[in-house]
Amino acid sequence: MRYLVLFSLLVSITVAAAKDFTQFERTANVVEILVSEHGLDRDEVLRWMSSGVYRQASVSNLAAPAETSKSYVEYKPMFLASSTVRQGKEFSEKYADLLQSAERTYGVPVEIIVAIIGIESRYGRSMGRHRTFDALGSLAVTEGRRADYFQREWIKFILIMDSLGRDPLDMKGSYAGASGFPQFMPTSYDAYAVDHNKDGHIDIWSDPEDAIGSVANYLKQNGWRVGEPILSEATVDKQNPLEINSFSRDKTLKDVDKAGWVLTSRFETDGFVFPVRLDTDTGQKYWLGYRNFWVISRYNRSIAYTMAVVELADAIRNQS
Ligand SMILES: [Ca+2]
Repeated sequence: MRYLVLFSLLVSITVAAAKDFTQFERTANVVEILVSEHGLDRDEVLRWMSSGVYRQASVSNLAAPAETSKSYVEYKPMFLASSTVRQGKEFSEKYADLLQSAERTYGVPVEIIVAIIGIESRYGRSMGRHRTFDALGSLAVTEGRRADYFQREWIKFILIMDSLGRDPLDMKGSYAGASGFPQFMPTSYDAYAVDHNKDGHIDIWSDPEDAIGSVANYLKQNGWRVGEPILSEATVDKQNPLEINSFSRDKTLKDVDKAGWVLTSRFETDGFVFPVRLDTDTGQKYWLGYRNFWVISRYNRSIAYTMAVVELADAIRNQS
């Protein structure tokens, strides 16, 4: 009996703590933009806002994502397990025709497309369990550094769902509002999603074929160069330090040569290069990333993420 009372108390505390979005000051502005600028029905928008639930977990998780809080030794096994490689090979074989047509159209290698979908959603097995409306709304109404960014994503998400005739409260995805096979944010869906299988609909949530073309298009639009390498292994003279693990575009091959780096597979380029150092199971290793390395990082601005994509792609290519 005592436990039952305690349980009821916990339930009532949880219910009392759950806030809908009408209780936040910033929501009024979002409602106004949706109604006045985009012509959505005010009653319907207000119904969504009062049905949504503020999720503190989205705000807390955003502060410590795995790819920045874990070392590469810890991060890599999350994405390069043998099952992930095997499933990548199976995905490659199942969708071989549309993967090859994506490579022809956008110039991005098949295995890079597959590796990104593998890391983002386990090839669609794990697209996220957070309600996207709540995730984006929670981040948008919190007065944090990126609240304005998430407000734009929240508005875009609602507009996309409305244009597709879907209920914005039905979609699920990551705690930060990314969804579907490629885990696109709403503005990325808007900018890069394509109807790759040409069935008349763009669907990155239940159609892996559209996800394939959309990922390839994302990389192409962000500057992928056909046929150029992604990176080279490097041997480094530690007496002569060079800034590493930065995506700032201020270093060229000349700087790397001056610092005494020796590249295993040198690619002559006048463009920017990105010196990388990561802890591996066998100690510290160095690489030099070229332009296409930077392009992959536009998907997720993390050295560990970018390297995991490259390594998973290699592992899938080499899987017999
Ligand atoms: Ca389609």
